[in-house]
Amino acid sequence: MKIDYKKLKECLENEINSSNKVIICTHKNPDLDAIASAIGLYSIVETMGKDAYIVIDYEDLNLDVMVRRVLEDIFIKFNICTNNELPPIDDKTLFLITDVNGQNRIYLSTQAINMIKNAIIIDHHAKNIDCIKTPNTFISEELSSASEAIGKLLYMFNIKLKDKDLYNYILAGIALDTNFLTRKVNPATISVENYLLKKGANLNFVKGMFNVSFQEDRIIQNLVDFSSFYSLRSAIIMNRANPNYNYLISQLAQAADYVIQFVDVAMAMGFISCDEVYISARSNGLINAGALMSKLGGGGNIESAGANIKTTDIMGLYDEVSNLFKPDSTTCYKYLKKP
Ligand SMILES: [Mn+2]
Repeated sequence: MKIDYKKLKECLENEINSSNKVIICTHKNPDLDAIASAIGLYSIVETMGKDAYIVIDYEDLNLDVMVRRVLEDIFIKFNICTNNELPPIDDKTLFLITDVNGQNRIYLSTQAINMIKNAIIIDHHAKNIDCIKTPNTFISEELSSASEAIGKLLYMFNIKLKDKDLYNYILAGIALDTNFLTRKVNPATISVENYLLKKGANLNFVKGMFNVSFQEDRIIQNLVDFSSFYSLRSAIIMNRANPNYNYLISQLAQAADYVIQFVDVAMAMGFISCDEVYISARSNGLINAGALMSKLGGGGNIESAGANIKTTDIMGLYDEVSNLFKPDSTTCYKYLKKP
């Protein structure tokens, strides 16, 4: 189902106007879509004359390098706080939750979550069973990214952002979740892109934001070199020479994003801590990556999904995943997307 933007705009106007302050939260380990959509929401709240706060664990050294660059830029222009620096929460505090909906994935302490009285959720991930309880949920899996929804709202509210780079960040949020405007792009995505470009965003600048350092690029491409190709044009990408190497989720995602150009489904896996393996799955739309990852306890949508698995036995997990794709296995056909 599509997002009802008229309803969303009304809901934001009513809830922001009757609030005393607005706390904007997104998922743990935020990516560009998370932070860019939070920046857009902040600007809407600020224009309506209310105090806004973005909750981000900015002290976390494992933060994605692109997110860190954006944070450095916006830190003095926005109220950014960690869980420990939250302003007092009362019955008139509004929470805007973007790019996430499950209590476990949100970067907010349990204590704070329990104090939520008013919340609006804007998200493009499937609704979790532990979704924050609020009547105001605007969740659509058809949406490319949270940033697309926020870009549309900026247009509807006629908001002027503080500087041109902020439009670039919103476009970068969309670019991240669409593998640079190719995956899950629909006419509505292009309208938002068009609006952002008119406001001064620049695709070349956005592309530059994704140019990671040479070392970072080597880490991703070295991982890509380990791609094993299976039936049904699938690939599993794992560093078999050094399986214990710890990756960032964003590095696994970028490896899968690279390999998906050549196959129907690509899965990059690696340790993200000493006893946690992450699998980042990408599909060209022929295979349901979300269904595939839910088989391993994860989730996502048809084209983009992931699973977080508590294990120290990555080789065992590799076998389990590759068994789904053995030439004599028909298991993977179950995940073919039904027309
Ligand atoms: Mn997102």
